[in-house]
Amino acid sequence: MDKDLLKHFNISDELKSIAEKVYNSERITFEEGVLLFEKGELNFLGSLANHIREKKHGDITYFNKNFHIEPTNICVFDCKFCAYSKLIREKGDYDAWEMDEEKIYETVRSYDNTDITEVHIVGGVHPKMGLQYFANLIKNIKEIRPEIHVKAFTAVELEYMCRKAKVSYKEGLKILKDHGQDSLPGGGAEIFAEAVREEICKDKCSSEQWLAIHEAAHELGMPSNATMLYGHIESYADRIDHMNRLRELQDKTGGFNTFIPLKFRNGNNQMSHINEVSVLEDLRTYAVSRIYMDNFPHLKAYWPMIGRETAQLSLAYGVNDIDGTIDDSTKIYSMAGAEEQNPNMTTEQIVDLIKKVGRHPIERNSVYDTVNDYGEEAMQEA
Ligand code: V47
Ligand code: SF4
Repeated sequence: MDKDLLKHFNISDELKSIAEKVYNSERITFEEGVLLFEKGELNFLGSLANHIREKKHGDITYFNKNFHIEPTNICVFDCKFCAYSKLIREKGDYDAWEMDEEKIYETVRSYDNTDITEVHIVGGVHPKMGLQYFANLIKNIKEIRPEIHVKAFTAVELEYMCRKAKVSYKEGLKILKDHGQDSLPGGGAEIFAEAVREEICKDKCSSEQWLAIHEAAHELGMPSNATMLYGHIESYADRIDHMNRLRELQDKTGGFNTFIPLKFRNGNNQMSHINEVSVLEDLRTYAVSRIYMDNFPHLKAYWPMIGRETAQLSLAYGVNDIDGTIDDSTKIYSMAGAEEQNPNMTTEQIVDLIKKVGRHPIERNSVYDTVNDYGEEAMQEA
């Protein structure tokens, strides 16, 4: 259907030539990416993104079973969009927390008789929790649950840990890997364009450092994800610049699994005066991401932040993964005003949500191997 469908769009020659490239599996340029944001109408972008999504994954939509541990929200940094962190001087506030180690192990043990496959550990950058503390923490978690995949620490946390421990990124990551860390989540990337970064999160790791840390992880055989915080003061060119820097690194290392656009939420932070973008803009952003990031295998919509219905819609705009926190264990978004105040979905609910929009649900592990196939055929055979 695809190419023929183009006839139904009343589009300029410039957009038509981008569409031709997509159907011929050719990479689009920076300028073409910006043009898609500026001139691409929602359904046009959706049909191109869906073409790529179906070519890569057919109808398959992945989710996983994980839980989050957020050891603390005390943070030495002060990002303006963050509704979650507390400065060390606010340590006594009712909503500041520092989990003690035993509580963390208790949390891990509480999942003993469940089939979760991943723990996602991120938090504020606490001045007293360093590289050795986290290395031991991971080692002990793995002793409690040896087969669990540990996806831990944003590049922001890692930059601080390595700087304090006076080791290179590679040395620091090697220590964490040797203690059981398996991969890195995609947080802390925000927007790489330096002028915007200076405005919204000037004191934390630079774009260059973020990219260098992920490169070092990939060289050590640790895969990672990449996020992009969009819908605040950045321009369309800034979004494409962000994707471009990631696309270049991916060409070099091949170590990224998933790109995750994160919609800026304006609750309870220093950027509350900025209006949030519309669902339409969310879908356009997913679609352009799928088109531009041709070397990223997966595109994820993080449902606790955008809500279940937008997550369902996103599956027609390039997205093939909806994460899968099935437990109320993350506070990052609820504190910034996200739809899901207590994000949890049972497997049945996730499967149903995916099937309702005609897609094929597959539970994956952290590196996208199939754990359980919930497609109609697989269910009939079972
Ligand atoms: O880097 C903070 C974002 C990120 C707000 O790798 C906000 O699988 C919107 O990276 N509005 C951390 N976003 C979370 C993250 C993540 C989440 C889920 C899965 C994975 C993965 C990674 O949260 C931060 C920042 O970009 N964030 N505040 C806010 N007000
Ligand atoms: Fe700290 Fe992360 Fe919040 Fe920035 S986004 S203030 S680094 S917890």
